[in-house]
Amino acid sequence: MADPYYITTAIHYPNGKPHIGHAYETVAADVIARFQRLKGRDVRFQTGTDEHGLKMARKAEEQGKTPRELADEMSGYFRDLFDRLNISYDRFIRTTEPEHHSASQALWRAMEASGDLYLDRYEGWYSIRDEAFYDEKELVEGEGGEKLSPQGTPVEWTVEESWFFRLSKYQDKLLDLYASQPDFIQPDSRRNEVMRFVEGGLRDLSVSRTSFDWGVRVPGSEDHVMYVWVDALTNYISGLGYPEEGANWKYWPADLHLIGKDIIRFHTVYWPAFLMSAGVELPKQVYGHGFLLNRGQKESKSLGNVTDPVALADQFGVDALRYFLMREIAFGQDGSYSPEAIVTRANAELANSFGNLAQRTLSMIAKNLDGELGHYSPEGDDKALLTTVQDACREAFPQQFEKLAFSVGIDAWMKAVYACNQYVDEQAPWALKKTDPERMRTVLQTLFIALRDLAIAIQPVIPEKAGHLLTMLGIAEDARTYEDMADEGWYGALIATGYRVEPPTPLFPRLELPETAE
Ligand code: ME8
Repeated sequence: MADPYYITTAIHYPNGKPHIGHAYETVAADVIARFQRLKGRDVRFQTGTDEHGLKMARKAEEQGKTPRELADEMSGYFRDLFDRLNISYDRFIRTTEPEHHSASQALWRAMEASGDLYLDRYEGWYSIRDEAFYDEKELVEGEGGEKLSPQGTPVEWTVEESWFFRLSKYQDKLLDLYASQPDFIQPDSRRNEVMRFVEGGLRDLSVSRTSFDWGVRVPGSEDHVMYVWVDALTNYISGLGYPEEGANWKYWPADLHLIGKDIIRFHTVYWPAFLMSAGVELPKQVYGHGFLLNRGQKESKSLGNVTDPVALADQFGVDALRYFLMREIAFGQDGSYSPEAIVTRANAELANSFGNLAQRTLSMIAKNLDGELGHYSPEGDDKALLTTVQDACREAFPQQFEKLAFSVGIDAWMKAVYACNQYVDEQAPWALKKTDPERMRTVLQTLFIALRDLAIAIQPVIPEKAGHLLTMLGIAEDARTYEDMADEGWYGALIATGYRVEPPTPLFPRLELPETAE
């Protein structure tokens, strides 16, 4: 039985249409899911929408809808975007599903049974945009002297009866967790930030609300709904069937919760404390990625720079967009995008380098060799090229991807592509056609063999294009895993089937900047 691997994204607030940050996080998670599948893991990948809370209730009210109507409408846009981006999720969860409600109530009861919940009165600051409570000492002053959350969002003074979770009880246990499992919070900078916060002291957390009713009912306290983050975090286990330990429970504990840096505290302080209280195992890792900016700026309605990720996919192609996101930005840090940057990267690396290599190689085999590969007898230069390609595709690339250092892994892969193009230029197979046709055959065969490794390795990032190339190379769909790369007999087997290389269809058209781009 393959080893289970469970990866989740944050669940997104469907109070509006998805933005590029949502696309970025979910593409990254998809790349990881596909990478682990190619390594042979039994992967489960969950994403979805976080549909309760005051933010949703207020937005629906503004639009004259019920929160349910708003959630139904907007959640559809998220699912459509993820389908468009070729996101291979196994489960798209919506927190309004009845099973999610009962799972959240089961977790609540488990925390109650541990003596960790008590009724009291909440008085303090709340930010609806962040759906977060803040201490007075955390607040900052806005330009007009008004109080703002540390994220710069408005806060409201809130007084109401509330259930509290004994978070303070878990301070030492959490510090022990961070010390004994340094990988629990990644990257290290985020880990340090969380440790400082917890060392500063934890206050009990208000975990229910009575001033509105859009949420999961608190069991036994019908006028309370759960604080939205309590039910939101529960999605990671409700999506596996919690509290039943059914067929999907083998995926817990999660290998990776992939989230953005702004919600690291909820995932690395509240979530493990809830789980410890309820007696559920803790996830293995929480990774807080950086933010994606539009030409260095946060997207906002007031700046008028909000970009629809579906439009970017339509304009540049899904794989070019995916490639750009994983290649351009050092994962973990903030990064910037612009149409120019996408076009430059995609043209230089995908169209002119990788695409051109595939196009030249396959066209010459189709034309000059009449599509026939023939028996392979490499020489020194050919073996050296294959060693370079294999080292990149079988060692450097997967090692870096395992560490989520995507841009470093892709860089190693791209260097192998460059090495192939340099080899083509040096060997000049078009000139050999007249002078030494047998040598020409060996050169083209070498490139054909190299292309297989290059295409197999890069599948997580550009699944559609890599898959198309593998089909053109005659590689069966069940022979495309990382383990398959080590099969040295494949080339001979391909010849034995009488496989003929057809004239290729171009993989990556050169992109142009749209005229409307600033
Ligand atoms: O926070 N760049 O939902 P959300 C990169 N519902 N990532 C970004 C981003 C940007 N510009 N903007 C947002 C929520 N994100 C909660 C999560 S999980 C139990 C509940 C990331 O729709 C953000 O960091 O505001 C988060 O990981 C995800 O998008 C969803 O954000």
